[in-house]
Amino acid sequence: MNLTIFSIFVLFTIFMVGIVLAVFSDTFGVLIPEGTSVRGCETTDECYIPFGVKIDVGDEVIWTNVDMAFHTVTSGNPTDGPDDLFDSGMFKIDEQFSHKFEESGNFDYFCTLHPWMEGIIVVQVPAEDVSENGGGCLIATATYGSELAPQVQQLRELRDNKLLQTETGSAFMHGFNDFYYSFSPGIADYERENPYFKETVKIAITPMISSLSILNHVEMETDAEVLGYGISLILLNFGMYVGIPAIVVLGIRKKI
Ligand SMILES: [Cu+2]
Repeated sequence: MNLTIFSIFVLFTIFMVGIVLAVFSDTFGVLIPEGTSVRGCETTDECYIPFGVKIDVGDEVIWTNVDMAFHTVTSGNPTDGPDDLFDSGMFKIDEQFSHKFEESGNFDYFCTLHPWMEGIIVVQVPAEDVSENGGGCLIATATYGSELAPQVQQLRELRDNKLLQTETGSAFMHGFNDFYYSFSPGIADYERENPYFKETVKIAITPMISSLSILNHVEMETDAEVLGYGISLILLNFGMYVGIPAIVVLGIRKKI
């Protein structure tokens, strides 16, 4: 029995860590469409689609060649040549090339075989205030794709209007952020190797985000109320993510 409880605890921990995996990077796709090996695509900036991609530092761009011809993705421009920041070399139909951008700036690139093919990646520093004040918002932003997503707005409201209004809530946010940023960068690297992971995380965290929305509709003015609702929600989530699966597993085992 002790072993079972320990296993459940380990699984729950893995799950929580998994959520954090979704935080730090996004992946963006660029297509090399058919027919780009002859001139013409440059007139409408459609040699790489999209021509320009705006990303945050740490994000990854994946180029996919869907043309019949070989192409390259080479940093620099046709006039001055490659600048050696990244270079795919020649890659053929259905092959991919990816590059992770670790510094901010505007990065031009082109195809060395077809110098009319050009594109640009604009790499921005993520807004600092988001990461300092809202771990929850960061997770949700990465998972739901935009800071304007309703789930993200909901978390931001909860943080600003409820949690940061009381001492217990503020203390919780500080502790949470310290914990959160102490181990996430290493895990983020692992996530970049698993492109399907984000969708899994989305499915996994949606019940939790939904349960947090309860807090937007209750009065939380005193520290005792924050504590009470906080603990209730943790128990509710533990029940949803650990209790229900555990009951199901135990039920199956009884039948066997
Ligand atoms: Cu090309």
